[in-house]
Amino acid sequence: MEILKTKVAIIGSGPAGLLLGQLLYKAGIDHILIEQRSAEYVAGRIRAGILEQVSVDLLEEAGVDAELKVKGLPHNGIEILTNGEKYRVDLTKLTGGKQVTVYGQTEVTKDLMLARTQAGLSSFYEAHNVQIHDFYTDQPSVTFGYKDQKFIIQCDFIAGCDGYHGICRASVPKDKIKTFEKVYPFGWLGVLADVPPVADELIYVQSERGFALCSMRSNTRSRYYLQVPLTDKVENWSDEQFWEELKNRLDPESREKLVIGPSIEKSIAPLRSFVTEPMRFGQLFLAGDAAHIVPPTGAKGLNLAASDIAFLSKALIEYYQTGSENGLEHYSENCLKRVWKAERFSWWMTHLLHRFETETEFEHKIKQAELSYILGSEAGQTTLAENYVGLPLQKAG
Ligand code: FAS
Ligand code: PHB
Repeated sequence: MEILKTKVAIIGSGPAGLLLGQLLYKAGIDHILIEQRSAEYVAGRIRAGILEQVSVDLLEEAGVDAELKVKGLPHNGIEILTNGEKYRVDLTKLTGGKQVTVYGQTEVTKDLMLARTQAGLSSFYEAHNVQIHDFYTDQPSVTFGYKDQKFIIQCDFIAGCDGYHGICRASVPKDKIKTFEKVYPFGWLGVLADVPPVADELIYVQSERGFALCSMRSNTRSRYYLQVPLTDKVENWSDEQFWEELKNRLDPESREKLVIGPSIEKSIAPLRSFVTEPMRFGQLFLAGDAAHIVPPTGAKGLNLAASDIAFLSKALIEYYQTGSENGLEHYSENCLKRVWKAERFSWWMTHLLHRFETETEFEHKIKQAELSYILGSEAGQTTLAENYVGLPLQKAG
């Protein structure tokens, strides 16, 4: 067993782990990143598409925003289509100048992985049997296999950035952790295609046939989603059937403008709300999907991972530069304040825009009235806009 020593062991090479690694590197803090999948697999994952300003600022602070600056698409509004009517929510006007940026998580991951490689940082991809140990002591460690060798990393802290299915949260004793979960009775069938987007801005569709979303990755690459039953399978959907159903959920103008083409990626993602409390367990800190999951309706998943890392990176840098443990002690509290607000917004957008089979007629009418009020009033649109662009990072303590 080869012994490695470092300050921070980062488990997981998704946006959370990579961003933390880059920020620690910029601050001269030694760390090792361990990932179970291959670098190619991680770089090829298709997921989120919308960055809040908090995330854009963090990528700039990490020094990895060169591509984002060139290829990112600033968006000042979104459209909501309901009962055949399109309502534009002017995000920028309603939030005193804020915007979101369309830039795929795939690109964020590639930019961070390239920066990591260029800096010659220590990363183990395709690690196996990763385990974490003694994180309630001041000598935590991580053991794993890599190629035909076994390693142990002796470190000060472990950053659990290993996603919803990772081992870090699973390693916490049951009496030390509380989880909250809501599973939705439907999923999102997503298609990526090299066709121009149907509109300049995103269109969130509430229709009797179910939710749909018209998004994009660039002016030549589009991302579309359809609400489908949880029992549905991606093999049940040919490209033709996908485009046909999307058209059925769109308004006549968008239906006319829609450019269809062969899918380059097609998959079904389940929807859930999930939160872990707390997010710190001794010297183990959970961040991103390892600690919380949101339904993608509010475009918050990737952005919550980034805001966790904003708090965690600052806390670790403060500790190593000044010896203060203040940021580490307030980490959970700082993250969870923002996590729960994003959970609420993501639940609310999902509740408003999706069709629930179990909904009574009265509940459906109330939901229609709520959406009509929200879209018909400046106060209503403002609450949607300020949550969509991302609430400010508020530090406790
Ligand atoms: P990630 O899951 O991205 O990364 C965790 C990493 O840890 C993975 O690379 C995994 O291989 C690795 N890992 C797991 N177990 C390990 C172990 N034992 N040892 C070492 N490594 C291990 N968010 C949005 O905002 N909008 C969207 O449209 C959207 N769509 C999504 C679609 C899908 C199918 C999924 C799954 C998520 C989607 N999300 C979306 C949410 C997504 O973007 C996450 O919020 C984001 O990836 C979170 O990043 P991380 O916390 O880094 O977790
Ligand atoms: C996407 O482009 O993948 C996307 C955009 C907005 C969302 C969810 C997903 O709310």
